[in-house]
Amino acid sequence: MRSITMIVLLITGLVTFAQESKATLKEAQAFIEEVESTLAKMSVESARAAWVNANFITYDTEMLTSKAQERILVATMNYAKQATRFDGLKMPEELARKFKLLKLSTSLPTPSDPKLAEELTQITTRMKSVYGKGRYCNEEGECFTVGELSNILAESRDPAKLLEAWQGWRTISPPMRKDFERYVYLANQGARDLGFSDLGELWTSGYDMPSKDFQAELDRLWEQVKPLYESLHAYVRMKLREQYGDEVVSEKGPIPAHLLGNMWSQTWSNIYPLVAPKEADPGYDLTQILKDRQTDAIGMVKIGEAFFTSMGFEALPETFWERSLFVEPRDRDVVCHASAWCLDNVDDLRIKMCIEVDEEDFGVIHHELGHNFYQRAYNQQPFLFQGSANDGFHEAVGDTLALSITPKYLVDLGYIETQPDPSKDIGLLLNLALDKVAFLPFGLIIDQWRWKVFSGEVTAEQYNQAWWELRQKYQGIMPPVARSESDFDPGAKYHVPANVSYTRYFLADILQFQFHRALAKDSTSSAPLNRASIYGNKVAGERLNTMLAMGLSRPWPEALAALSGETAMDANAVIDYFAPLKVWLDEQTKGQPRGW
Ligand code: X8Z
Ligand code: ZN
Repeated sequence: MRSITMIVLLITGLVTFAQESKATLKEAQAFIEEVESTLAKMSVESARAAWVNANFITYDTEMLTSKAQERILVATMNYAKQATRFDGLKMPEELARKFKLLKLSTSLPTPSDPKLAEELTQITTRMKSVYGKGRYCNEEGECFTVGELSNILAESRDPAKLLEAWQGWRTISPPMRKDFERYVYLANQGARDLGFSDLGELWTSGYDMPSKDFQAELDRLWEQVKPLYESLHAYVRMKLREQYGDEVVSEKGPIPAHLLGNMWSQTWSNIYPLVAPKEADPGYDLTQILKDRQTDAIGMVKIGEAFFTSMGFEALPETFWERSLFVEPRDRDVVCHASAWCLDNVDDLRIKMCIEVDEEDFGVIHHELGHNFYQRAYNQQPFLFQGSANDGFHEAVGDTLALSITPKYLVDLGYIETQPDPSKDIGLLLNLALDKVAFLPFGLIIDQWRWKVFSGEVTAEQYNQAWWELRQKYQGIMPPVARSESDFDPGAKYHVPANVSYTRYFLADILQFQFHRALAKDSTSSAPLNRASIYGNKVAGERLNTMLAMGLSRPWPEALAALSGETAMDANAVIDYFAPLKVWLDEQTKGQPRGW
């Protein structure tokens, strides 16, 4: 009996093997068609669940969204594994690209054991909710949201108050630590099932080049901009010493992280008034203008939309205005961290944002709308090509337009009467550099830290220490009070609990200057880059749209070439833009220490 069973099994095995080995091109095409149609449907379901959860954080919406997430993630994993059946089959380039992208299409690979897959999606949903519901409550029992604490960081000049807000927000994350550790273990297991060494390798494989080459590419880009960052750092440290004294800011050391105007010290323009060049102030303050004109949240979004339509893009659909969240609700918990959505893969576009009337959120609105216009531009692509050329491109579009919020544009809008004279450009450049140049090392370190965590180089006992080592090494900042492993400071930054990779923002910080240089050059060719604007420029709009509509269908260098004629990322675009500022910063800090 036993030997008959063996023979039957053997024959069945041979037949299956023969079928598999004969996988045909036709089957491969049919397989991908099924993958695309199934995943497209599931993505709509999971996006709707996630939208409701992010807008109404409750136990039940958490459970519903985890389930929907689990369904699509498990289906994606199964398809990615089944796809190996077609390994080695010769197929047209477009089809081969779809197979490659299928394997890369999830940033949260689930383990094959269904129980563990369920556990992973519940953990990630919970971490995001903990972040969304996070409040710091002081001794008097008053509680503050991240938005309120961020306002203190932006506006207060009292080191004690700044410290309390900085430290206060970091009380929300230690409870996530255990969940985070388990998430690392489970998601790594999923990544290994797909043939990657860990989740970090999966994330870094999505750039049309081997993971190691991509990491070397990041080092190259960072080396290009590092001298500019160091010049800005030296100048800001010098000015902060004037403001706060030796006791608080040392001459040669890292800058304490609570003094830079932002909860994570990632953008510094909120301290512009402390570092502004007296002789070169542009003479207007966009926050003040918006407030004086009583522009509200929706009014700000309308101005953002009008920038896109001025370039020839179609207006946003009516449903965008009906279904978006623009203002923080008073009566429920929402994820306030800004995001842009396309719920039906066609044109159910929305943003979700707790808008404040200020210059910073005016920029963020353009950023979010960039996502929405990209999503709509590639909606004709097959499902697996519905994405940006690489994730940095998605983050760069809205910011590119925002670089054209020049004095001339503000005159056109009727916000200011006349443009400040070119001698004031140092003030404008410095204000922008405090955001864009200061951001560069921050944009790198979040994933430098996570890649070490995913690979096991940094263990759970070293999470916080390794985090601050990177903060100091790249950003030249330090914690204002001693930290320990009972803290979990990475968890106080949205993208860590939310499992959103972060290198995309570093790339975007560079790409947006490349896009700007390429698009603005034609129109106002004689103007310096910081005065050139693509507002109302339909030729630039056409070129931009060509790139956006390609989605993920071609390797990113081709998309970049469609817009700029260039095929490599080039941080010289940043260096060129800020060249006059670099000269000025180095003059100001002559004889002062550099580095930390
Ligand atoms: O997270 C965002 C956007 C949503 S994709 C608001 N950004 C990064 C951040 O806030 O940390 C935009 C720039 C950096
Ligand atoms: Zn974004």
